[in-house]
Amino acid sequence: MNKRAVSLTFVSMLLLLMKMEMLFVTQVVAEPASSLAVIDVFTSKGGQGPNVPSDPFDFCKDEDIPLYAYLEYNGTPVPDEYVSFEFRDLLGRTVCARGSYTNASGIAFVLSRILTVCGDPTYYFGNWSVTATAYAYEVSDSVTIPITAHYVHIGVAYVYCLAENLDACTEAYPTWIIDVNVFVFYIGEETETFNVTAYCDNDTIGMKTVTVTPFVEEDLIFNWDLSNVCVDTHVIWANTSVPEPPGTIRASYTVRVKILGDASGDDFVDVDDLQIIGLSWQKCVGEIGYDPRADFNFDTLIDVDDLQFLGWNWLKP
Ligand SMILES: [Ca+2]
Ligand SMILES: [Ca+2]
Repeated sequence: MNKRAVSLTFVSMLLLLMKMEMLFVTQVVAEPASSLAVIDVFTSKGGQGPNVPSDPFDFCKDEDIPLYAYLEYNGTPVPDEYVSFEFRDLLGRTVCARGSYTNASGIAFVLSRILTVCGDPTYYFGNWSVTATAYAYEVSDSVTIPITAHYVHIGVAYVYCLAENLDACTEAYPTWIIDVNVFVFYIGEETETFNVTAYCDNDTIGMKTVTVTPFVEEDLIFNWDLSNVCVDTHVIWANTSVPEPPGTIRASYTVRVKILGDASGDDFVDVDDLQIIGLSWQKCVGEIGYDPRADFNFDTLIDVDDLQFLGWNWLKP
């Protein structure tokens, strides 16, 4: 036997030994039946494959979260098998568990939604997860579901009269044009642009487009012309073109619009009002004694023009 023949025989024997060992290993470490089973949980926005995350759902849109779990055994879909879906919050706590049976295609389905159970909206924003388990087959899979933050807190902070150094205004006249200060506070991941509309009851005061940075309060000023506003008490409020989550506290502001001449606010124009004009006579805004209640024509001075308004409505309720 030459050297080459010896070498070939050696290689052949080695290969034979390796084959035998593989056979032996396969026979000794037989796979348990369950490992032939595979489950894959995913949402309508992805997550297919073992432990692959889904695309985000927007909590503020109250979106339903469709959950699917595909179960197969030895490459074949398993029908009529119970699958449990366990929902965990961003702290890893199980918040609910539901289940359903797989259909003919091996897919179990439940429709879920994150319920508002906590007063703090920021609690909901982050990575939630769902684990689907087919206990009979001892298999499970998880999907991460990011819940995105688009939370807006909006309200009317102040209504200003005449000049900024005056106190916030709770009473006004139909001759006035005043400023409505609306604040917008946004909790989100990125800068966002949307519309903010201020209202007097159901009538629009104005609309502005605002670009907000998360966690930075924006203040918007709306000029409010009261010439078409009736004598009554009105609620000033605002909303945004982006959804607000359930439970949002909307701060509003109440302004009473009075008849011209009724400085005292008793719904009657008489000598009491004349007295208020007298005490504030010839005073300008900023001067001691200036009383905005007597400035009926809204020119920052109490004078004969204001007296004229009082005269026109004298003894009127
Ligand atoms: Ca009065
Ligand atoms: Ca005046």
